[in-house]
Amino acid sequence: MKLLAERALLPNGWAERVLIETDASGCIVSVTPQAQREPGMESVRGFTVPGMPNVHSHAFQRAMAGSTELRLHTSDSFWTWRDTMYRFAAKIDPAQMQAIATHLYVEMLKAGFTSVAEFHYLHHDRGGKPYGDRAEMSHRLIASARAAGIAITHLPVLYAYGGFGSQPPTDGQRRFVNSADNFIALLESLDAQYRNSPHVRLGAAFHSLRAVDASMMRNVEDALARLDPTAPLHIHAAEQLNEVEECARWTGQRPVEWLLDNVGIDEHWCIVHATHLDDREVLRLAQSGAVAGLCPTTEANLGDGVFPAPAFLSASDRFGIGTDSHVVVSVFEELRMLEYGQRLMRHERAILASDDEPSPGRRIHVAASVGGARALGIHAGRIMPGCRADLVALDSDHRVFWNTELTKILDAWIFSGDSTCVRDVMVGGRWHIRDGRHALDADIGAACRSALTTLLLSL
Ligand code: NGQ
Ligand code: ZN
Repeated sequence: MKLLAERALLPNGWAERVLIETDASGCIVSVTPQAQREPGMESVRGFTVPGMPNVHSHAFQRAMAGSTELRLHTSDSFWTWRDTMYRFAAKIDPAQMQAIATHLYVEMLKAGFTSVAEFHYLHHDRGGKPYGDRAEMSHRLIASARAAGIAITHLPVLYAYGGFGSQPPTDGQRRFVNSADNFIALLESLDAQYRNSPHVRLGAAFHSLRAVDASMMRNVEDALARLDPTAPLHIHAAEQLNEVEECARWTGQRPVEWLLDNVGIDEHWCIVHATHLDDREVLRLAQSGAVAGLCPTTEANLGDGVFPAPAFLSASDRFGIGTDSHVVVSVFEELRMLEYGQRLMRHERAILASDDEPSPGRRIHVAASVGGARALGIHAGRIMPGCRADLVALDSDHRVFWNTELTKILDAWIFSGDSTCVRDVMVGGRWHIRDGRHALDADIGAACRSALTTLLLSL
C-alpha cells in the first residue's frame, strides 16, 4: 500500500508530502518525503504521528473507572481502592471480560494507542479454580484485541503470594494465583497457539515483589527465554511508599535496588511505575536499558507519587506510558500529567524538554512511542522502514492546530487539545478508526454496558 501523508513526524522531524509504503504484513518498507502524487496513492490528511504503545493495562478495571472515588474510610488510599478492586475482580466472568476489553480497546484506538501490553492476572474462575482451558481469560483478551484491531502484547502475570515473605493469598487474590509450574505451562500453551498470529506478541510479567520470590522469577525467565529469548518481561515496582518500606524490611533493599541486584534487569524489562527511586536507583535503572512504564493518571488517581522524570530522562529516554486502571483512556492526558506533575512540584515550566528538543510535548511523545514499542517487544513507534505501519492522523482542521507551527503541533495536542484531535488510526497498514469512528461502534456498547450494570451493583 502507498500512503501519501500531508505531513508526518519522521525520526528526524516533520516532513511534508511523505510517501509511506507498506508490505502485505503491514510493515513500512520505505518512507520518502517530498514525494509526487501518483495514481494509486492513498492520501492521509492532517498531521501523521507514530501510533502510541500503551505499556500497561488491566482491562477489567475500565469497568470500575469513575465508581471508586467516594470517601468511604477515614483515610482512603491505594490500599482501600485495592480492596474495592478485588471485590470487583471477584465477579467478572469471561464473557464480561471480553465485552469490557473489546470496548476498551476500541477506546484506546480512538485515543491514539495502536498497541497495548495487557498485564493479565485474572486467570481463574470466580471460585479460584482454573478454567477447563487455563488460558480461557487470555483467549478472551486476545480475541478482544483482534476484534478491535489493536496490536497486543499479552503478558500473563505470575502471582504466587499474598504479600512479602511468601504470605498465602487472601480470598480476594485466589483468582490470580498460580504455581510457577502451572504458569510456565500457561506460557507454553499460549506460545503454541499464538506464535504466528499477526499483531499478537507474548511476554510475561511478575505481579510485584510482594507476589513472587527470586527462584520463581529465575525459573519463569528461563522458561520464557526458551520459548523466545527476546520476549518482554514486566513487573510493578515501587509504586507506593508502603511497598518500599515493606520490601526494605523483608529484603534489606528497596524494590528497584533489589531487582537491579538480584534479577538481570536489562532491555527486555519494563519496570512499571518505578515511582519511588533514590538517586542511585534512578541512575542504575536508566543505565540498565529497561523501560520505565509510567502511568501518570493512575498514579495521580491512586495517590502513588511522582516519578523522578527529569533525573531519569537526563540519563535515559526509555520510558513508555500506560493507562493502567483506565481512569482515563488518553494519550494526551498521560503525557500532560507527566509534565504537569513536575511543574506543580518544581514551580517551573517546559521541564521535560531538553537542550536538543525545546518542545516538551514532542520530546515526551517521541520518547514514549519509541520506549513503549521496546517495552512491548515490537518493531513500531517510529515512521521508518522496518517498523509496523501504526499511524495516527491528527485533525489539522481542529481549533488547537489553527495557525500552529509544525514544531509546536504535539504541544498543542498534549497541552491544549482534546480527544477529538485524533481523526484516523491505522494498525499494521489497516485503518481501524476513520473520522473518529470504529466499525464496531454500534455493536459493542450493549454488551459492555450490561456487564457494567451487573458488576457495579453492590461494588
Ligand atoms: C493491579 N494496580 O495489579 O491492578 C495493581 C493493584 C496491587 C496498580 N498497582 C494491585 N496500579 O498492586 O497489589
Ligand atoms: Zn498495574
